[in-house]
Amino acid sequence: MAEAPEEIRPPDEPFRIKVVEAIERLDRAHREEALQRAGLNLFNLSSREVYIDLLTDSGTAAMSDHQWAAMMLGDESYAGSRNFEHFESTVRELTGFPHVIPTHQGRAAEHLLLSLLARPGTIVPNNMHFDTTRAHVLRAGARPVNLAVPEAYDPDSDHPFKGNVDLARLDRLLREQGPEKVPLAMVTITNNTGGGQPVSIENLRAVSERVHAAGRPLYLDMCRWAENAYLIREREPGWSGRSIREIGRAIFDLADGATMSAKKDGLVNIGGFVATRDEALAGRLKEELIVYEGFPTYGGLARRDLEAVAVGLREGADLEFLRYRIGQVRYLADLLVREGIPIFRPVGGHGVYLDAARFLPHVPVSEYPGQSLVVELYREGGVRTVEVGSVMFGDAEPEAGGAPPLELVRLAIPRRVYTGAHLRYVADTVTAVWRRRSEIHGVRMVQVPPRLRHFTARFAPVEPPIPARAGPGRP
Ligand code: PM9
Repeated sequence: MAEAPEEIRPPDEPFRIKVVEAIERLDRAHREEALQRAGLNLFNLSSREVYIDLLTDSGTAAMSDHQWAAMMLGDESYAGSRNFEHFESTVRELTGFPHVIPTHQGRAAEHLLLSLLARPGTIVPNNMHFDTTRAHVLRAGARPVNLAVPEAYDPDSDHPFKGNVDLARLDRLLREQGPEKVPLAMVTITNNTGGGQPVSIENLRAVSERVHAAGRPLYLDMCRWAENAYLIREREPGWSGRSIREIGRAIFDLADGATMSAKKDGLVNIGGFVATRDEALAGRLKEELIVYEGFPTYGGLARRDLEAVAVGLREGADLEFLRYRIGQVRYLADLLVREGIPIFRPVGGHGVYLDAARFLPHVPVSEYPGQSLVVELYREGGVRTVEVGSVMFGDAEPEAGGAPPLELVRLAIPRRVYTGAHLRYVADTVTAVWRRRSEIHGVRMVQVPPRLRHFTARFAPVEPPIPARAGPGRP
């Protein structure tokens, strides 16, 4: 007797639902209209036109009752707010970094840090720069260099830590350029651009030793530090029984500071910070903060937002929450893999990344297979996703990593927002597109912005080649 296929089950939710938000479903004709108006760029859609929004896991989390209650404790004093004290002590306790500077989101933290440390003609290494980090390095006149291990560029490799830094390349860079040309090194945990892949403590320790031996500081991009810690707990020998916060401290002890968008593992809709051990730098960061963001005890946020961050940072490090959160990502991935749909492996922390190059092998890179797939997923089921490939990174200088960008489509899962049934709908949508993949054509970029082009570029369909007409001598 044939064995029944194993059931793929969503993870059990460690919460129940107290407030709901209605979402609309447009029919296919209206979705088509919306696509044309948006210039085939889903950043231009109204959220009313989207059924399931997997554009980003950033700032899209559902806050908990404790976070909403914390918002009511807002002490909106311009200076010396109690909420700042709670926020600061929470970040200090989690990271051990003594100086904590609030910002309205991650890129503001990057702006402050990189405008002070990166100078024209210098180089900033990272495992892989996220797009905003890269933009701030370039804006400071420096060159972003990606040094992820070669496995990071292989969608099929099951390397457990594809976010790791290639130590031989880091050694070479420090030796050939000299430390004076490298004002700081960064490592992004998890590596968002490369599939949400974690970095191991062993690798971080080796990076820290090298960067410090060169007399340079190491800064982490810690947006998804708790997910990274969860994956370390699962995969890295010696860490299996440890708490997320213990693993976090082991990570942060290796670094001099960090930038954070709290919109990810901080479980809030807005907020971020830059933190450092360097007192002199902290003073300069605060001066810049006052010019660009606000007074150092609010940094461009309402004080109630800081209170929500303080609560969210702790909730985001809860093991049961992370088991469910990463379980959701794996549930969606398992449904897709069962259909034979090519995804980037292993499944990372915050989303499933479709391997668009293998999904649409007949669409050349010059016709943006990732963007074409993003458009089809919306057309099919009103699911909004984002391209992480040659649109987002195709204008990167070749030296920014050596390898061409991966051609991925990210299905980012917002935290605590969608149910197992929503994810099943997404899997059905992707499967329907997969089954008609041979009919899908590429797109061309008809409006090309100078930087961060995926946000505002516009596209047009590449017309399918006209089939040869039957005529004399032809069948
Ligand atoms: N990441 C994301 O969707 C939001 C912007 S693109 C739609 O993944 C890293 C690793 C990020 C990141 C944002 C930022 C910037 C820095 N580093 O968006 O400015 O993934 O808070 O953070 C997005 P902010």
